[in-house]
Amino acid sequence: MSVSPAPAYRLPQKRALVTELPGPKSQALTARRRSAVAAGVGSAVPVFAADADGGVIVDVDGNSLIDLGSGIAVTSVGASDPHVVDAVREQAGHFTHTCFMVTPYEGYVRVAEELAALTPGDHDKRTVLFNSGAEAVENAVKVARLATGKNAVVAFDHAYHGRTNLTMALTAKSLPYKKHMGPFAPEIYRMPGSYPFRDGLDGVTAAKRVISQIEVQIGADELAAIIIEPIQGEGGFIVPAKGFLPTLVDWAKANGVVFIADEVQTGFARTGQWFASNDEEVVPDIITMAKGIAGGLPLSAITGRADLLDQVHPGGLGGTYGGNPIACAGALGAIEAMRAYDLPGRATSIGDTALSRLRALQHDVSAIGDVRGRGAMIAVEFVTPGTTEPDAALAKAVAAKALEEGVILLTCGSYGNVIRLLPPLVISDELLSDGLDVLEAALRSLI
Ligand code: PLZ
Repeated sequence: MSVSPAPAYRLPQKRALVTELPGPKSQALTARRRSAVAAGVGSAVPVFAADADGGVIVDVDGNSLIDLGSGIAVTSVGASDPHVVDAVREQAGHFTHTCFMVTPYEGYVRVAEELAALTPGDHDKRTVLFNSGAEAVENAVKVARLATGKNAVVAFDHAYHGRTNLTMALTAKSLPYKKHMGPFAPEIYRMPGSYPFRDGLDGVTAAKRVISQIEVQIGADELAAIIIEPIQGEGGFIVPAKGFLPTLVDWAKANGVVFIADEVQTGFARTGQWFASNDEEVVPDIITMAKGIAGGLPLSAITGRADLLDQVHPGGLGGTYGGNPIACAGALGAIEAMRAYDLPGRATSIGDTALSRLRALQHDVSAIGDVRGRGAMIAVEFVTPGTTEPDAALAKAVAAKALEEGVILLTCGSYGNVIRLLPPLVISDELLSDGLDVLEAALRSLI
């Protein structure tokens, strides 16, 4: 079943290559980029975008590529959905900025009302808007520390929370995110999480391991917050075993520890529900959001318990651009599109299609150690056959081969051995199935 009601695609939804990849125009731009853009900014693919809509990105050479990455889980409603584009045009024609801290506007309040309604839990909530996921995470930690009067924060193995100084400290992986960029923020403690493929633990046991380590190494009376991605993103699309999150939440609530769910990557219909926390009825004290929230406009948010957020003194939270009016218009448009196209339902159906195909492939291909995911957040983890030894070279080669055929596939994982599928949720069935065909053929050609 395709998206219903179908979005009005502007560009043909097909894969079509007219040059080798990268084509001559992309190559010329790459050369210019090398002498103008700092080397520290990477790009997953060496093709430059000219247009994008639905499930395709058209490059500057006229190639139409299948997008299975959504600009890292951002363009869930597509990169130019009319709900977003019209709202943004309308807002830009009136005012681009006043600064909510100077002259407030309704769009910000409407986004906050939407987030209170959409996020888990029916308690009284407050919201603050920012620009990036990292900024939301930083502010969630600020609120938790101020509200509890405590300092320590627990983060997990394989965690990714951003690239600013505090969020680098929370992020697990050294290269490329942290190496030689310290010193890092203090009072961050790292705990093992739940990685069923690698630790074999059931969720409750994995959670008890964490709780016991916290009690021994930190003490609940020193711990301000636990921050966790309900499904870990950059770290490898790791879905924790059932029971892990609810057990941690119960302990946090019983011990005056703020439970922060970082739903920057998992939020907004991606996993088949509005938030991944919904899956086990987890109600976070604070939830961080960004990426899919605004159809590509830079916006992030924290929404949380009113009794925590309202403890912060006026002026204690903010930023010049946070909740920019154009970004708010984009968010209201994106949320409308998600409802109109039933994108949570669509994410579930994408997951059903992709997971069943990939699991069938796993029977045939012993280099596939694990296939996992929920909704349209799906991963294939590659290993040396018969072991759990990560095979990063194979993941990289599959992505490179798929690109040659016109499919944008991203890798991830602490060990770099995971291919992740994050298609726009408005991708058509035909395009998704073509993308999966290319992935399968790429893998078969390499083993
Ligand atoms: N929290 C869970 O996934 C961003 C970053 C890719 P920003 N993930 C993609 C890269 O290499 O920079 C992310 C996330 C989770 C926080 C963030 C940070 O969000 O908007 O990139 O700051």
